[in-house]
Amino acid sequence: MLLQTTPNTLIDLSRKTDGSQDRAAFAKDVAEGLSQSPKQLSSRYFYDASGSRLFQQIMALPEYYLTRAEYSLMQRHRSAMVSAFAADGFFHLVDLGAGDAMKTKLLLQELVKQDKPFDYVPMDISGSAMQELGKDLQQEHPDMHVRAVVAEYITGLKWLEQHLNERKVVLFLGSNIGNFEREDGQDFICQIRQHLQPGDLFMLGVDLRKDPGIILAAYNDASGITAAFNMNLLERINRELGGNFDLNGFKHYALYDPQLGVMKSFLVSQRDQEVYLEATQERYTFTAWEAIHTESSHKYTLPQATEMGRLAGFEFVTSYLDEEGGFADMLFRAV
Ligand code: AVI
Repeated sequence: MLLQTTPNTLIDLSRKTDGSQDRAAFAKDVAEGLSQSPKQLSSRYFYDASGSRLFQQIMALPEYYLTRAEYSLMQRHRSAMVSAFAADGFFHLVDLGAGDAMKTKLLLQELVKQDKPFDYVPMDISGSAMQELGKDLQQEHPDMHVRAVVAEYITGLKWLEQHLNERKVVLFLGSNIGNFEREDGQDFICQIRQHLQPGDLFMLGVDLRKDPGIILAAYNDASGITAAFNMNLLERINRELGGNFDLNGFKHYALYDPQLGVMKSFLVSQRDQEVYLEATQERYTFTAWEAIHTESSHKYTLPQATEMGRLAGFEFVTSYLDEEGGFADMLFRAV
């Protein structure tokens, strides 16, 4: 559905329902996750309105180095990035999970400065984020052609299909790939590749392996914002599914496994307890110190990330690093 006309367009490909389908899917996932052993809940449910606000706060935390590192590497390399993107003329700059596009805006400014022919296609599940971004860019760059797409990742990729023969540069920034389990991440990159043509470019933001203490602190900050972000999942279940989680009965726990390169977050039950969900009319029991796994954030080495691209049908072009060498935006070309 087209909600607005040029110069900026907003294309809404999200499932339009009265919300009951979304709630039913949420209830089903929660019921499954809390019934299995070990228990788990998907991190995709973190991002309701308050979860998204908390994530904005996380990105500004002194311990959460990821956003700053990627921003600074963009500042450092934006001129080289733009020259690589625009080497073969007009292209669609597709930004998967764009959000407020804080980092991509650096690239947009550079593209405008270098007077390169492109249009910008931010994609995000949040309709309000896409509307805001559209308005923002309209003010900052009135001549820029922006087509914001409201969609989940996979549906968003369908937009690419409709433009198969036009040049594309796809961005998947912010270490979002880290929240996929290894195989699922590989699979997602393969899906991106399937929607591109040889010569199209793909840039992947990867948080690199580093001192485990630095990584752990980023997900276990002193001010407790990450703990609140994690706990919000239980609050959301209470709000939306009629749950009766006692928030004082659970605590945030984060640990980093330096061999697997994965940061894991849990919500740990501090006593034996039972939780009831109106949406499923079921009770779920927790023994003392039983944990719910809520998120994985995978960290990669440069060779591992290069291999993921290669296995998906890309050739490695280059990697742009921040000054400390802790974060990389890796550029690949579809072959
Ligand atoms: C969105 N994603 C890349 C974040 C991460 O670092 O895994 C989400 C997050 N979870 C806790 N802090 C930040």
